[in-house]
Amino acid sequence: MHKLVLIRHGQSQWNLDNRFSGWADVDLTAQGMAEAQEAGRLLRQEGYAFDVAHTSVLKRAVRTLWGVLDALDQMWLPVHTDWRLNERHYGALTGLNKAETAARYGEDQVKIWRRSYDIPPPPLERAANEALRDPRYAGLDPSMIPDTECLKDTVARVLPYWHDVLAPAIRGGQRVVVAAHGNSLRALIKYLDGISDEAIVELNVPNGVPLVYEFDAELRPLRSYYLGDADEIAAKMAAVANQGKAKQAG
Ligand code: DG2
Repeated sequence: MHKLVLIRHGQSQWNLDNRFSGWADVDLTAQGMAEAQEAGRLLRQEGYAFDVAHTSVLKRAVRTLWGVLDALDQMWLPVHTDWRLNERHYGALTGLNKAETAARYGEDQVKIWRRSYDIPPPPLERAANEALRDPRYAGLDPSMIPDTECLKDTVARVLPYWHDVLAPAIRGGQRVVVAAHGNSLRALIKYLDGISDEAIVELNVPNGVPLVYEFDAELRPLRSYYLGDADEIAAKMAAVANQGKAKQAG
């Protein structure tokens, strides 16, 4: 049986501050680092070990992977970083406080921007897009660098990484761990579980909790489950959903 472990990074500084992050390269908080270590400890306790690791080019995911591998005593593992695993680009919302944005534009509008499948947030002005000048994206054709993304756009750039890189590795017998982001993981989960455009709106991924997929030989998911305390995980998911509520402002 083939397995895959996905993990959203631990709490970032902008998760704590309740700001839209997207492609901004925000670091983990002390709690986020502890969550990464705890995820690795849990994996180790359950007998997990990996052959290869993948993450985005954003430090909150990279550092989470380091914490997981540290706790597993597998820091020697080959690590592949790729922009395709980045968080969805949050466009002109990047850096804004989510609750203040809800107070200004309404919670319904913020939910559309955060969770709708095909409605992107307002775009950044092209000239203000720092990614165009960032050396980590220098190998990319500028037309590939988004000014905003909805989940559909994120799916369109995550899935080639699944089909070209992750799926062949898993099919070839490698034990793969992926540290990524709330929405790049929602994109992958949507595809793997065949979730509809409507139902994906209610899916929230908790920070720092390993999500295990078990596949048949054709990489069809047999089952998937989070490792850890079910009540804690449910509370973390609810906290993510509630970040778009106006009442949190101030
Ligand atoms: C969060 C997700 O991304 O935000 O970009 O603000 O996973 O990198 O912390 P992450 C962001 P929501 O879509 O849940 O608001």
